[in-house]
Amino acid sequence: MPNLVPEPYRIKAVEAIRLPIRADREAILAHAAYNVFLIKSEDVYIDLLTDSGTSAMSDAQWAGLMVGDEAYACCRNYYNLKGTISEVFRFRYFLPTHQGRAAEKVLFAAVVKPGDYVPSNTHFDTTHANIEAVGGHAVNLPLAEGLVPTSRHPFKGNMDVERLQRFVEDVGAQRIPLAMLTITNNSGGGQPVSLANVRAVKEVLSQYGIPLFIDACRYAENVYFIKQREEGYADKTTLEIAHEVFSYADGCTMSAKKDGLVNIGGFLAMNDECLYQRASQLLILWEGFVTYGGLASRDLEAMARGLWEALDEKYLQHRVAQVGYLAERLLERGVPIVEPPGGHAVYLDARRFLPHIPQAQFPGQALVAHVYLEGGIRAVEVGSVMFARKDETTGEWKYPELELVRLAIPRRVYTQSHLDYVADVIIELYHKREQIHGMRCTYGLPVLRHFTARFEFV
Ligand code: P70
Repeated sequence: MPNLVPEPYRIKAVEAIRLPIRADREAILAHAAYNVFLIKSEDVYIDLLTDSGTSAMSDAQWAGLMVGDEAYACCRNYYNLKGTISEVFRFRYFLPTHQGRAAEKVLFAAVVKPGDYVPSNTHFDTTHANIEAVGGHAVNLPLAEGLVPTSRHPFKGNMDVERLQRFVEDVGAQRIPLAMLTITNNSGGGQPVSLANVRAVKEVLSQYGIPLFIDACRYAENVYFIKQREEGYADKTTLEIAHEVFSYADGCTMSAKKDGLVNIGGFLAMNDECLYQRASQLLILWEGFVTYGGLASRDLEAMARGLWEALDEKYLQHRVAQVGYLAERLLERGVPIVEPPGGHAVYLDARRFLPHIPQAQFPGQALVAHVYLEGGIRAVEVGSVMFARKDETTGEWKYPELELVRLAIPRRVYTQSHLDYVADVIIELYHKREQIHGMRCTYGLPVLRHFTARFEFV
C-alpha cells in the first residue's frame, strides 16, 4: 500500500455523525430543492462540500484562542499574525479580513476601474464576482492542458504565458491594474502552479509594470507539489519554496479558511504603501479597524498558528497522500476524475461520468444530488451551475469547458475509512450511472447562483 501515510496526529475530540436512511435522504434532498447548500449539516454523513473553514484546529490553535487579547485596537495577536505573515509571505503590509472574499473586495475596489481587465490562470467564483462587481472584466488564461481532465501534466494550474503576453498587447497595460495567479487552481481541479510559471508570468508583467497578486488560499499545498514535482526543489524546505513563490508577487489575497487551518479568517497583503493606505480606508469602512479586520483577536491568533502548521511537511505529505488515495481507489474502478488529483479535493468529471446528460441539464448537479442520495455525502458542483453565463445581448447561455463535481477533503477531519466509504459509494453510483437523469434550474440569481439555486429532475 504505497500511498498509505498514517495521520501525523491523533484525535482528541470527536463529533458524532449520522447517516439518515435512504427514504429520509430523498425527502431531505427534495426539501432542499436539490441544492445541497440548503441541506442541514446534521443531515449530512460525510461533508465534502468544501475544505474551506472546515479544518480541525490543533491543540496549539485551540490554546491560542485563550490568549486572544480582545482589545479593539492593536491587540497582541495582531502582532503575532504580523510576525507570521512577514516570515512566511514576506510582504511589507497586511490587513486582516474576515475571509478571502473580503480581501478581494477591498483589493479590487481599491485598484480596478470600470472597463479594466484582470487576467488570471483561473479566477475562483468569488474573485470573478468581486472584479465584475466594480465593473472590471475577469479573464481566465489557463494552460490548454488544464482544461483536459485526462492530461497528467504536473502543473495543470499554470497560466498560459504566451496568451498573457498577447492579451496585454491586445487590451493595453493601462487597462490592466493587476494580474492574478490562483494557487492551487481551484476551478480547474485543484491543480498546482509551478515556480517556473510564477517566474515567467512575473517576467511578462514586469515588462509592462503590471503588479502580480497571488490568490494564496492553498499556497501550502501548492508549495508541496512544487517540492514533489519541480526539478531542483526536492531538497528545499516548504518555507524556502514559499519564500520564492511570494518573492515574485506584489501582494496576495488569502482565505485562511483553507491553508490557514482556521474556521474563519483571511488577509490582504502587499508591498505598495499607497495601496496599503487606500485599502486601509476601505477595510475600516467594510470590515473593521486595521488590526482586526472583522475578526476577534482570538481568530487572529489561531490564524497566526495555523499558517505555520500548514507548512509542516509531515502534515502536507499526509494531506496530499490522502487525496491521492481516494483518487486511486476511484481510478482503479474506471471512475472518470480529473488527473492527477489536486491537493484539496478529488474532482469527478461529470461529462464522462454522465455522457448522456447535456450541459444544459446540469450533469454535475445531477451527480451531486445522487452522491447525496446514494451515501449521504455532500459534494459540490463546479460546472454549469457555478460558471455558465447568460449572454446579455443574445440571451444564450455559455457553458464552461469543465463540468466537475468536487469532493473536497476537509483538513485533519476524516480518516482513511471515511474515504473508503466515499470511494465505495461513488463506485456503486458509477455502476448505476445510466439511471441518472438531468436537471433543470427552477430558480437562480444572476450572481453566485450556486449557493441558493433550486432544481428539479427532468
Ligand atoms: C471553496 C471556497 C473560496 C475561495 C477560493 C479561492 C481560490 C478565494 C476564495 C474565497 C468557496 C466554496 C465553494 C463551494 C462550496 C463552499 C465554499 N473557496 N479564492 O470551497 O474565499 O470563502 O474565504 O471568501 O477557493 O473552494 P472565502
